[in-house]
Amino acid sequence: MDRSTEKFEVKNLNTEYIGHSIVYKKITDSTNTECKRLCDSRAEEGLTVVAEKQTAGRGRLGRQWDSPEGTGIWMSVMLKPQVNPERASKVTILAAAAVYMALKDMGIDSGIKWPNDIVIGSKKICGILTEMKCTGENIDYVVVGIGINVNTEKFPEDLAEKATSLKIETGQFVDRNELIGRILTWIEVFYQSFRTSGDINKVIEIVRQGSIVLGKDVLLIRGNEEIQCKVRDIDNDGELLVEYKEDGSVHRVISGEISIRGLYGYI
Ligand code: BT5
Repeated sequence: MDRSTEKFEVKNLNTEYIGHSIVYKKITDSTNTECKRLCDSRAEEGLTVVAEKQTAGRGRLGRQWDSPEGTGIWMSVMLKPQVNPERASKVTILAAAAVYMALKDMGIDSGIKWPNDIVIGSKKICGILTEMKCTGENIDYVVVGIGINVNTEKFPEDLAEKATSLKIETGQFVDRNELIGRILTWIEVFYQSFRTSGDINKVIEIVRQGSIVLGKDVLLIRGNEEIQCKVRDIDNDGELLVEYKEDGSVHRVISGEISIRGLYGYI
């Protein structure tokens, strides 16, 4: 099949509202930024922005997200959960579980690297960035951005060590339209219970099942600080319980500003 004729037409979408309105862009700065612009003009919950290419794709803490044209999924979904703003960060793990399940539906095994990455083997195929706007104790909106390397064949040198794509891993072209539809469908499944009560029990089950960090020795990185520890559990709130190597003490790690890395590489 000639892939240059691939058209944007979401498939396998089975939702009540998520992804019913999709803004499709050939090019944008960042789908998260574009989605936030639309949120500010009172768009409906479930609005989704998809782009073929991002010129200023963003990771966490101001990092860059490489988003070349036509090979990846660069998309953002707008949600308006009626929960305490403190729970908004759970949307990241919710989206990770959705990507993991959508890939499973398509016969692709992946792993969830807490808090916001999906990996295959020892490399990253997907990153998630959740941003929100609040007024006082109320959430105006949460935008969850998902970046997936789908049919990417080659990465820039600085990413080659830690990034991979579905195509590289499976040896096959993967239908982005189908994957988008399946991800949005799983997001809605998990979001239904989260929306008003903040409940993520089902998500946690999936995250425990798919986690690549449970039981592993990892480096916890917070700013310039690096702590060697073992991951003991993912608790019912989706946070990590780790045991410090140094003194055996157990700590609860809240996702926010933390990264984790294997002792000898990315995983
Ligand atoms: C993330 O941040 O992993 C969140 C990435 C979210 C991207 C999506 S795309 C749609 C939406 N619109 C946006 O502007 N963003 C979201 P973090 O954990 O901080 O990881 C960022 C790091 O991943 C970078 O510093 C690179 O080392 C690496 N990286 C950059 N581009 C990559 C890619 N395409 N594949 C794998 N790794 C990448």
